[in-house]
Amino acid sequence: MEMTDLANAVIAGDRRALARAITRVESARADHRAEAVDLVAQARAAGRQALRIGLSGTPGVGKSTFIEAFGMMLVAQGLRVAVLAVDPSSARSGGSILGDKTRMERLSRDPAAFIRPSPSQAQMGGVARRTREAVALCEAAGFDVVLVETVGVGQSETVVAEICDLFILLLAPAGGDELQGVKRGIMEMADLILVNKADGDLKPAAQRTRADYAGALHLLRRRPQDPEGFPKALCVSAIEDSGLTEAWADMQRLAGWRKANGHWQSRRAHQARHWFGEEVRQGLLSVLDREPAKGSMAALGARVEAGDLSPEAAATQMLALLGRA
Ligand SMILES: Nc1nc2c(ncn2[C@@H]2O[C@H](COP(=O)(O)OP(=O)(O)O)[C@@H](O)[C@H]2O)c(=O)[nH]1
Ligand SMILES: [Mg+2]
Repeated sequence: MEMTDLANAVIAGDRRALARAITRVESARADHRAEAVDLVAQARAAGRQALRIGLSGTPGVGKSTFIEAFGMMLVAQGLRVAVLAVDPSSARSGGSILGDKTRMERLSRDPAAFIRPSPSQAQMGGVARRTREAVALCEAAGFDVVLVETVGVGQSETVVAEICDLFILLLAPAGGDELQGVKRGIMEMADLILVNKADGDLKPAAQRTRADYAGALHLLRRRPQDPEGFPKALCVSAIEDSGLTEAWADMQRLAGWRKANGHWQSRRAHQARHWFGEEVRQGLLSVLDREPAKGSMAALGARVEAGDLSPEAAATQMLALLGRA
């Protein structure tokens, strides 16, 4: 199928075409890469925008259960929802969402929803590109909300925050009054903290945890992209469907304010610039893995190891070679 036909089918909302298009952007083949760039450019030209929501949380906090409940709520409101996963560990676990499909049974069968598990490629640079392009394809396919799920393992949250309009941190009720070792950098990225499992015996602990995080958020430096009262912490229960409409109302309020005040557009513009730089960096690094640079690296590396050349002198020679290449 020609890329133009595939792009048109994606834009027409054909889910099988969307799945095929995402497979194309995930491909590592050089000829597929050129086609993928073309495909994504045609998809972006449709000019559609979804609300992109990043959702992060450690395994077991209830991300899959939350996405099922939250996604079903959005679908019931007539919205179309796409779910993508970023999981750098999926090479080992075999895909995060796939193993969780049972927890998203209703959503995965709903015609207004599209769920795509992580590809089994571990390299972070590749994951970032694939997710970014998959988001663009979902937008072109007319989805209103694109949820990007990631496990909280450090680097992946930053990638997701650089792709999404809103970044949500999902937490479970803490045992004591300790903040659950959430890194400051992650807290600073959060637009909304949702303390899940606020039901049954866990409810009081969830409320305490929410209050602790609300206090911690208050201590952070005020960000220009936030209206009064944001970022905020809320309690939700994915199994009891409670707090979900409130959380959605807050997401819409925040997104609406940012749109009205230019922050939405400038965030996307900054993100585009960021990814341009990253693509160039990745491209430069990949030069080292190909001939002739690969051979020169090996030869100079051997001389450094043998004590013939200092690391610095060898690096200078290598960089000079690259400059000439
Ligand atoms: N009590 C309670 N348990 C929940 C809730 N949401 C998820 N769980 C449970 O927490 C466990 C992990 O959920 P899962 O969605 O797989 O978490 P994930 O690893 O973050 O995707 C499962 O046993 C769920 O049933 C909730 O709102 N309340
Ligand atoms: Mg899960």
